[in-house]
Amino acid sequence: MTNRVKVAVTGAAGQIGYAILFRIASGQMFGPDTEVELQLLELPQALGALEGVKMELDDCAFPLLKNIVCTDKMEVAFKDANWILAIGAVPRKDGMERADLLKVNGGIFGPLGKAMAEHSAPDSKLFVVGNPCNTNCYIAMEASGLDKSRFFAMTTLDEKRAKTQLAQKAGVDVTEVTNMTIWGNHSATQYPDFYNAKIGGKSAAEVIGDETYLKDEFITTVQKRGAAIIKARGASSAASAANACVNGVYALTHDTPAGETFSMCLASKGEYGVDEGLIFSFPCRVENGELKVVEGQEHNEFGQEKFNATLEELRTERNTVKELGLV
Ligand code: NAX
Repeated sequence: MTNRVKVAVTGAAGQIGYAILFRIASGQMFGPDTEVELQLLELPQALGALEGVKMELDDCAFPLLKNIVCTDKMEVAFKDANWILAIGAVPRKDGMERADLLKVNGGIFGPLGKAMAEHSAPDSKLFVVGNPCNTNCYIAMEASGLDKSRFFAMTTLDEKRAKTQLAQKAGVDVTEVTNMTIWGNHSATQYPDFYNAKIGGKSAAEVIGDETYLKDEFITTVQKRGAAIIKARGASSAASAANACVNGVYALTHDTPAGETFSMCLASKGEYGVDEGLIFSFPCRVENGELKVVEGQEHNEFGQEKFNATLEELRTERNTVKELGLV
């Protein structure tokens, strides 16, 4: 029997949308045996551009792509969807306070969570890319009333950025770097954990042997990579963000290779002392189709300090959205 998934994509005519749809349609997200239907959501003013994207998708004649819907209505886009990729969001603009950013995105992600509960498939899952992605995901989860295990936000791009930085510093192939966990929030407080990351099976910190570089330049490079790309390209990361989203959903839907882990923001069940229900990035594995947080990783004083800082930021964001009445 052939599998088929309905994938709703919000912000589908944006930069990341343009880079991701062709890869989903070619089978890279769900594998070569799964047919896909795309249900694309945009703001009314972007429907014209979205129609152009649809024409290009048609012109690829992808064997696995069975249907494309373009709409500005959530209930149409989410109808029976198995996956909702929430890419559309309102980015922070100059002079905007964090609370304003959360408020304006709360206006998107609250209704999104409700529409997911009402219209999507009973097994549907939400994967949030649009920033601030952890808290947007939290707002949608709370608004939906659905089981918390169905909600994810993306630190996959940060994980991949960190892997490449370590590989280049150590002078090894990027495939040698494993267990690269981003802890916490997809923000400037994220902690890319070079102590628990491995190069050729050994601690990356030991292999690189330069903790001053790792604690300072490495972490800052990963945290500020998005800004560096904007400076160089004049536009924010798009193809790499789309690639991360493809890989992130793939990781959630396929068993993880032995000994490896991947980073994913999901609702804490109290692991590592993180408040239950916070959308926090942890080391994860999928075994026999079941997703779990890998427990038992240890932090030294430096790591624990970084961990606490990103946890504190997420607690503050949660408290702010509660105070604003967004959840
Ligand atoms: P674009 O501005 O190119 O595209 C966003 C699209 O979303 C636009 O076409 C807009 O019309 C649409 N949109 C806005 N509000 C919508 C709504 N309520 N319903 C449906 N569509 C809506 O941004 P793009 O470069 O594609 O980035 C999208 C989001 O990804 C941004 O929030 C950005 O901050 C975030 N990112 C997250 C990353 C991560 O690692 N989690 C990395 C890349 C990226 O910066």
